[in-house]
Amino acid sequence: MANAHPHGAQPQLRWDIFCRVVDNYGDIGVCWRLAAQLAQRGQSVRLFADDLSALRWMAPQGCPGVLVEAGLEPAASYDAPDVVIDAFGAGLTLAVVQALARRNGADGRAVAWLNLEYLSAQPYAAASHGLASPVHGGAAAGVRKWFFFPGFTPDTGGLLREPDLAQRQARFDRRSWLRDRGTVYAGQRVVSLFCYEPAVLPDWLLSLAAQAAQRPVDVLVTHGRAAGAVQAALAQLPTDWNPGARVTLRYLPALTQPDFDHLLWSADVNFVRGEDSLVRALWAGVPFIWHIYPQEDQAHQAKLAAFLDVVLEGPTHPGLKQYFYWWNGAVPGPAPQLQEDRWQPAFAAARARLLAQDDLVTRLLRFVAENR
Ligand code: TRH
Repeated sequence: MANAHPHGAQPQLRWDIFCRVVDNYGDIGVCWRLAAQLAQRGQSVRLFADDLSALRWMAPQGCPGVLVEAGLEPAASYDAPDVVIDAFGAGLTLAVVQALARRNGADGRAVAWLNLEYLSAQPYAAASHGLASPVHGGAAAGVRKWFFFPGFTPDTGGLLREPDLAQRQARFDRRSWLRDRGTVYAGQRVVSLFCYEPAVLPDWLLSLAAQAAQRPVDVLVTHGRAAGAVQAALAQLPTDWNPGARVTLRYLPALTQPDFDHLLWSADVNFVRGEDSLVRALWAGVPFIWHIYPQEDQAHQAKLAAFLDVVLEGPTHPGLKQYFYWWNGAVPGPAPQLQEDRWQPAFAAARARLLAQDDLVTRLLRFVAENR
């Protein structure tokens, strides 16, 4: 039976999120954010994941209202919730599906089963968002299932954004955050780096060194693959690649998700990757370059082009989109100039457009209320 929400806004429902970690941090990163944001709006959430290791550093503080469970196969006593989210095709086990079917309609309300999909600006996201996914008999017979596509436009599922984000940003002190991480801010260019292994990374470091003749550069390198990629790039460069040591490379430890935001708010330009950090970079409002998750069939290039068309719409500085394509290996040639001051208006406009839309959890709660 659904209880009244303590704050009176939304009925309190029970939610289970199932997350299979393919690789990297995005799957669990998004699922954690979703779980926490639902709980912060009075929902009761269990997060089932096959690999919880990244949560230890991403969210060591946990979140009231979120119960984390190891593995995708719940205990035999599993009691199906009101809403199940199958994140990024994790796949529900037979036992979960059977429990959903048993629970379905038991209190006069249907169980909702949502397939949460990956974020894309491509037209298929809006075209498929909210469509019912047919269940033809079997263990799940009678259970209603839908596709939920995050996205950048009002006709999609939107983007994750916690309600207190603007207040947190307004309170943030860049200098003291950088100082606490060993960087004295004295007007140097601050660049954050979260990427896979861009083939152009050696050229990029050389171009930073060339630009550093005017203004020194601190590169804050995130832990994991980005740090490994920088080490590999350095091994390809001559020892004198960084004249006067005007580029400083600082290797960061793994940051909590709130601290990862602080990193993005501290930089003059951010290099982000995957999907969740892309969204965080948009909210940061600081110019960024995106390293898209590479797919074998090059499908990511169409996804990148759609993102640039939809999110950085309208006329932008000519070097901006070129930089995105260059960083992702889609165009050859020497490193373009980083010109974040000229790029800033495009990011400010994108942020304002996106902030004017409801966030993903608001749309999800509405969708479930309308469809159960
Ligand atoms: O880690 P990612 O490359 O994840 C990717 C994408 O989600 C991709 O779509 C998916 O198919 C693939 O994994 C399997 O990038 P993403 O999505 O930006 O997720 C990173 C998360 O890690 C994000 O929640 C921010 C968080 N993070 C921290 O909290 N602290 C840190 O120090 C760092 C580096 C990241």
